[in-house]
Amino acid sequence: MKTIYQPPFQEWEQLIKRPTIKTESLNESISMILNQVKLRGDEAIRSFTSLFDEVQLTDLQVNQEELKASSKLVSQEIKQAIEVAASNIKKFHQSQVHTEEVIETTDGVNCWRKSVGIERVGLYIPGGTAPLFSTLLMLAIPAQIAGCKQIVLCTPCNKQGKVNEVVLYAAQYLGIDTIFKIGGAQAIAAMAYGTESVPQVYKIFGPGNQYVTKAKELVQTQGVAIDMPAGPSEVLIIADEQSDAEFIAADLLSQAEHGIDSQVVFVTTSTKKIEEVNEAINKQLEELPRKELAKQTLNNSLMVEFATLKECIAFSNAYAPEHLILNIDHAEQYVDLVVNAGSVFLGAYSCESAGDYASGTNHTLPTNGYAKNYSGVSVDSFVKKITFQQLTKQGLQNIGKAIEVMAEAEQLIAHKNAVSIRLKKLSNE
Ligand code: HSO
Ligand code: ZN
Repeated sequence: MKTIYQPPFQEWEQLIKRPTIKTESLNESISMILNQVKLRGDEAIRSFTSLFDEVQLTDLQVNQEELKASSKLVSQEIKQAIEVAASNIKKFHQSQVHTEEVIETTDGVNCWRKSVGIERVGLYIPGGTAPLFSTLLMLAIPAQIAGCKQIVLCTPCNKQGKVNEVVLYAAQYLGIDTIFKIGGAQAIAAMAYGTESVPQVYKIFGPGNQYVTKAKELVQTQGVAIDMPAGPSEVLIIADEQSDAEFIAADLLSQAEHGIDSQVVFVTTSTKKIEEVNEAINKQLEELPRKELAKQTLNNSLMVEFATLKECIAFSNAYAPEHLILNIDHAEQYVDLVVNAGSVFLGAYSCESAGDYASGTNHTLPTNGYAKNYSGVSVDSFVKKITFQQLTKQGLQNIGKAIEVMAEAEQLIAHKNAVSIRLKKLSNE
């Protein structure tokens, strides 16, 4: 890992840059896929699936037998783990639901706001070597709590036409049965436009490769909402002289194994800790099945030393990491200094894996510096907030004059009349 000692503020901008991913060249090919799906529906989906996933699908949808069979293929241990995780994720996300008060802004003028679930949402769960069924829990549970009426799941199948059994089991466990064996840009297109088999949705969630990401970016310009701009996963760890180097190394590696474009950053006040962490990484790396991936990530990663913890946190705020681990004593005393981060882990025992799987917080978080202006997925991501108001006669009389004056000043006389006409009737009562 590249190591930098006490970089002056002017150098931070360069240091916080993520490795850039060029996706411009994908615009044309992904637009072509989107258009084909829009025009030819299921037929286009079948031909892209045959081309990219090398499987001929008759039914695009996972049927009830396949769904039920998944239960037999998943171990009791995994089932119990899913139960623990789902229960915590439910508890935490349920706490995000509040009924808002009716506010009487002026006598007779009542205003309130209500959250209403987005009626139809689409969840995308990537396939590949390790399909992340945990992401299904992170997306489907808040969607259900939000009251989304229809939840559509797309996930690619293997060459035998089978979807990963744990993904199916998790879906069944949560009561989701509208599942399609579709991956890639064609899955995003199917959910964005709808096809004969796939229902059209209003908002699409979930991670994916560069094709999926580009497809989400393009359908977003056509009126479909998406969860957030995507980028490779990342962690920034802050530690001092007292922190356990083995814990730090393990946490850095847990993020590094996600993929070669992940980034891990270690920020510390201790030169000695840099040496110890490097040593611990080398030791632990050898034991990891995904060590080749992790090694490449470490090559684009960074260790930075600063004189004080305050500077470490200031640097982290500039970087705006998806995950921030404050592996320091009394970490809670520093929380107010943190202004840009997706999710924060406090103290030696709060490892990122806890949040990735089972503590209850959501692991779908802003990357690529978007933690400066985006939040992670929560129940809020699955609702619209509709405002309501109700004015009594007295209420309109109380604010009518202000409305008339403002409307006239904006030269919008029809607006003024909407009030005047009512006030006139009231004065005749
Ligand atoms: N760290 C990933 C989430 C994940 N980790 C899923 C394991 N499974 C992005 O936040
Ligand atoms: Zn992870």
